[in-house]
Amino acid sequence: MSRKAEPFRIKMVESISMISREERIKALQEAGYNPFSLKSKDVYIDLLTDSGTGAMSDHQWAALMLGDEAYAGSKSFFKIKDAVQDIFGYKYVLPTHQGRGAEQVLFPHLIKHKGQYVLGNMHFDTTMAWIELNGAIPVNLVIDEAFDTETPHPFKGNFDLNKLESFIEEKGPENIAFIIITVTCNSAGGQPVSMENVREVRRIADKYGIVVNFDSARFAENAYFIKKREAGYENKRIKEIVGEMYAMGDCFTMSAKKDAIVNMGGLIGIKSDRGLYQAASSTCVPMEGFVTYGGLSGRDMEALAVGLQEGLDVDYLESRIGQVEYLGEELRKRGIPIQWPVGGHAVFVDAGKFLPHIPPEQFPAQALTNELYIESGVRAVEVGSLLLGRDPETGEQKKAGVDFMRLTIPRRVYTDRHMDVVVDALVKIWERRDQVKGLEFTYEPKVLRHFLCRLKPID
Ligand code: PLI
Repeated sequence: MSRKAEPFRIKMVESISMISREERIKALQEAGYNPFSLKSKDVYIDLLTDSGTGAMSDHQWAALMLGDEAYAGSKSFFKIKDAVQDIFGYKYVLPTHQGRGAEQVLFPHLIKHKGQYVLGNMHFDTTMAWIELNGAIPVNLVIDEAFDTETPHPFKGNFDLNKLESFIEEKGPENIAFIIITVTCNSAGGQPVSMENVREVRRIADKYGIVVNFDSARFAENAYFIKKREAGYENKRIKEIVGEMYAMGDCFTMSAKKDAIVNMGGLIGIKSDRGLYQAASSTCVPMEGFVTYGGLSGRDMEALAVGLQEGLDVDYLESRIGQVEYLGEELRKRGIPIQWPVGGHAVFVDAGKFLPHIPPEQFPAQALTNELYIESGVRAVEVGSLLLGRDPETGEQKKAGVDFMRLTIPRRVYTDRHMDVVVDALVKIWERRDQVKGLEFTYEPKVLRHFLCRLKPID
């Protein structure tokens, strides 16, 4: 595959180094076999997340100096507002400290009563938590192909439209709080949603009078996939594609720590519903801060306003997604089972296939993540049974469609040589995979357990 070189050069560097294998074994033991509890100084290449880990550009760093720290009416806020209107065409904007802040402020106003359903292609974990904390029930309705890692499909993040409509018919539209389209669909492998699918979801939502919210962390990467894979979009600009997508939504929540390439920040966008904006504003003030800063400093807002536009640059997106594809292809060449085609922000390794001797309740993807750290100092993250947790009613372990280990690539941070280190390490583990052991809890928190739990290998 021939790829263009990165459309940037490096102006500042941060040293990283690898501690010894014995030190890594000890560090992991002390972390309770949970990489979230590792100290970052003990990590060589950090592929835990692409959230807030990107490298800001010189334009973003320069913009920091312009931050207007006024408590109310900051000039920096109006730059965000202009950028949101320009890109998404939405009238109302509330900044928040990050994506989950946006969810916490907006969701209570979309959920009308306890027991309502929130329908998504596949909800992210904090999104699921905020739905549940507001008394509603999250439901995932992604197409079955999302769980079949070997069969190619250009848009594995799509809604199963039959399932969506049948669910609404069965439960009654009055019991549906709203629909969330997560772009790209993180939990299914950073997989995109097609424009056609968005259009159909909108049609169904209109038929039953249901609000559509975009979970927008990776909105630009989704638009890039539409440009590359959907007929009729090859000659459109990324911004035009984003505009067309968002014309079909009513509101959005966004973690700006991904495609807007800032280290902290989030947004709520509301297309035109003044009542919803006023209600959300009243919640924003006590929870996140006044409506023109919402938990962000003026300088954060400056960097965010620049990052929203920079994230749309097609050369940058080609290089960024090209690097994810490079890692995926190198792994596939060596027989490592991954979600195929790769998504926008990460390569998802199918740990159930990699370690078939470890059952889901012993967390194969967590076991593989730990092994990767010991082998190479690379930190990945589990997206599978451990993350999914238990049914709140029955206490039973929920079934993950696939137990994934996510190799998440920060934006503009690592080179392809770093990717090669990951490939070499996984190949070594692949050769001795039958020796990797499953895990059991020594401490299991009730909510979002994967962040803080402690585990030990089963002998
Ligand atoms: O981490 P936040 O609070 O800025 O955003 C929450 C969030 C919402 N939706 C989606 C699709 C996400 O991916 C997301 C956060 N993702 C993280 C932290 C990740 O590692 O993927």
